Formats: sequence, C-alpha cells, structure tokens
Amino acid sequence: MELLKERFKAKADAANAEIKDLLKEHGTKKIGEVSLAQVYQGMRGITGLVSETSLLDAQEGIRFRGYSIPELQEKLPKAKDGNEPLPEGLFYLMLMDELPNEEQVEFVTSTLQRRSHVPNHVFDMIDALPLTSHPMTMFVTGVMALQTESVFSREYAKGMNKKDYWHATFEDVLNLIARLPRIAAYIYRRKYKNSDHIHPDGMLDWAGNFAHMLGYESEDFKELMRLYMTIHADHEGGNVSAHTTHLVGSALSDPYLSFAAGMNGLAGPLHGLANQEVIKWIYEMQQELGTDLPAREEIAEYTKKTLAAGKVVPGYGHAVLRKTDPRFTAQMEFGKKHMPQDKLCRTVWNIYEMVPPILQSLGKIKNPWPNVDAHSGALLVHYGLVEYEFYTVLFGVSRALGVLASLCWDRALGLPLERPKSVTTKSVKLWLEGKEEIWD
Ligand code: HAX
Repeated sequence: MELLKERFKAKADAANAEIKDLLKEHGTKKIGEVSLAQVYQGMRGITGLVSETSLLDAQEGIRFRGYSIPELQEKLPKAKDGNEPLPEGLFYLMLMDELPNEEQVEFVTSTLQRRSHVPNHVFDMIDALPLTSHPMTMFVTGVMALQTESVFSREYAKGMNKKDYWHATFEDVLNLIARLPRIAAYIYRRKYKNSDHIHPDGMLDWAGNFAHMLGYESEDFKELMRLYMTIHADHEGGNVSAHTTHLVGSALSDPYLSFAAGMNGLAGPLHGLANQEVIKWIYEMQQELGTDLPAREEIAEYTKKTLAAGKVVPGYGHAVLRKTDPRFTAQMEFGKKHMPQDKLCRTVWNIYEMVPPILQSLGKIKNPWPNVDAHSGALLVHYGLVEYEFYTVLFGVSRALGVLASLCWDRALGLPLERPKSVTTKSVKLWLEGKEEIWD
C-alpha cells in the first residue's frame, strides 16, 4: 500500500507542476461561452470542471483514462478462467493513469480484502430502518454510519497540514471501497432473504466476493458482476453522482460524507434509479398486455401511451451522449452470449428497435438512444436477482470506484471549494435592459 501511495504521490506532484505551468501560460484562455439558455437549462455543455479519471464523448461514449469499454475488456486483467475485466484493475487505471498488470490488480484485491471489515454499528443503523425502506436509503444510511471510521475527519480535527489531505483521503477511499460490497450485500440479504447473511470469501476478487455475499454463486453471475462493476464506475465529472461527490468533497467533507451525498443523487429516477424504473416499466407493460414477450407493435403502442401520460421512457436519452451508449452495447453482447433466448432480454432488444424512432418523432429529444440503464436489469433478472429496487445499490457500489478515485485526485491537486455564480431572473432582466452588470 505504501508503494502504491508513493507512486500516486509522485504522479500527483508531476501533475501539479504541469497544471501550474499550464495555468501560468494559458490561464486566461477562454474555454467556451455561456448562453442564458444554458444558465436556465441545467448548465448543459458548460465546461467548468476537471475530472481526471474519464472523459465522455457524445458520439463515442466513455473512455476511462483514454480506454474505451471494448479496450478495457481486452486489456484489463481478468479473474482465473474469466473473460470480463476485474473492476479493481479499472480502479487502478483511474487512480494511477496506467494499465495495471495482474500482480498490481492482485495487490489491489488483497488490499481491499484486508480492509473490508465493517463495524457492527453500521449494521445496527441499517437494522434500525423499517424493512420497507428503499435499499438506497439503507445504503446511504450505512455509508453515513461508517463515517465514524474516517481517517480524514479524524486527522483534520487534529490539525492536519493541507499537504496531507490527499494521504488521509487515499486511506478513506480504499477503506470505503473495500467495505461497500459488504454493506450492499447486507442490505440485500436483510430486505429480501430474511436476514440470512453470507460471510465474505477472502479468496475471491472484489466483484466475485460481492456476488458470493449476495448469494449468487454461478461463475456466469460473477462474470456479470465484474462487467457490471466495471462499466458503471465512471462517466466523467458532470453527472449528478460524480459532480455531487466532487462538490461536497470540495468543502473538505470527508470521503464518506461526499460519497453519501453523491449516492443521494444517484437515487434519483433521472439518474441511477432509472435502472429499476426500466424493469418496472417492462413488468407493467407485460402485465397490461398479458404476455412476457410483447410483440414489437405492442411495445410501440405502450411507449406512446407512456409518453402521452407525461412520463419518460426510462433507460432512453442522455444529457451528453448522442448515440447508443457503449455500456448498453457491452451488456447486450453479454446477453447475446450468455442468454440469447431469454424473453426479458429479447424484450429489451425489441424495445431498442421500437423506441428510438418514436422518441425521435417527438422532435424535442436530443438523444433517442438507450443508456446504460436500459439493459442492466434484464441480465440480473436472468440470474434470479429480480428485486429491482436493489439495482441502484449495485450501480452505487460500482460508481464508488470512479468518484472516489477522482476525489483522491481532487485532494492531490488541491482543487478548491467549488462555488459558481448564480443569478436571479430579476437581475437578468436588469442586465438585459442594460441597467445592471451582474457578472462583473
Ligand atoms: N422519455 C421521454 N421524454 C424524454 C426522454 C425520455 N426517455 N428523454 C428526454 N425526454 C424529454 C425531456 O424530458 C425534455 O422534455 P421537456 O422539454 O418537455 O422538458 C426533452 O425531451 C428534451 O430533453 P433532452 O435535452 O433530450 O434531455 P435532458 O438532457 O434534459 O435529460 C435525461 C436527459 C437522461 C434526464 C432524459 O433523457 C431522461 O429523462 N431519460 C429517462 C430517464 C433515464 O433513463 N435516466 C438515466 C440517464 C443515464 C444515467 O444517468 N444513468 O444513471
């Protein structure tokens, strides 16, 4: 671990020097313009953040430190006899900006294993919530309870030198990532399996052990978890969960507080909760039509009905992407390989044929194509993980890898408190009338 930290510190020092020079020479260069519409419409397209771990291209999709998902599937180390990348390897890549070899990934796996103990009061806090609570509420509660373990907040209270922020953050980040699968699996077994909990298996990789603790032992499911945990990990800095984690972290809130805040954002239906909404929508369609394999025309009619009721079609559209999400494609390929006859997957593929032209015909939707959430639930249902309210927790465990690697960089680069300017409509009107210069 010390070796990993030393190498991270060396990289961070080099990056700091580079950014200092960059800003000295180019700091006054304009990176874009902001229109009034952007100010009112969710700041779409405004470049205003640095997030080192990944970059999203509207046409090509996500690249993690320059690598696309198919490239990661090819280049990242895999479990023995496995085909999917180990998410620990992606974490290493995002953190260290270099592809890990097998030994380096094994080191991350064993570091996480050693740090995975969850204190009892975390389980007590989760147990205090009614069983009817949403799994994301339980998840955030568990993370908040775990904040008692924060090295950052303890060291800060002692008067930590700002040069050491990165070091305390690094410790918290590894501890938190190590413990999240245990917390998530505890929630799943408590809510859906009569609190019949399963002990961790110290011989398994991070995602394989997570699958085991959830109660799914097949190799195929473990492979799905490795893929799932890899592709959901990061989507550059502006999405709600990443941005919130970064924003709250910018106040020097410790990684537990920052991540919990990000997870509250992931729990929204326009973001991570869309994965449960997709399966719920398909189940409701099946029920209404009385079939578990609706015909394409029936899907089209149901889609139009959903839109006419003033609802969104979950799993479709994106604030940045303008093509089919490569995370959707990766999951579709997994489905075609492992379960080509599965009726729910076939329905997802039929929806993919029928929905985009309908959304496009409305004329207002910028991206009619599926996002990551359009497919994930169908794969989980195939292996028996049918409790769709739990799906966003899986997303959250994966998202920790990206947003927490980013938080290490935030602290290592000394990124300051985030504080953009806001305006009131009254001040905008005065500005338009030339009576007030509100931006000076
Ligand atoms: N179904 C119906 N209407 C949709 C739509 C969809 N799937 N996607 C966009 N629209 C509507 C918007 O609601 C908006 O309508 P109004 O003008 O009446 O307000 C209009 O089309 C323009 O929206 P946009 O500019 O194309 O999209 P946004 O950047 O505003 O929103 C969203 C992006 C992802 C929030 C949006 O596409 C959506 O609500 N999709 C469904 C929910 C979903 O799948 N969310 C998950 C996104 C990926 C993710 O974060 N995963 O975690």
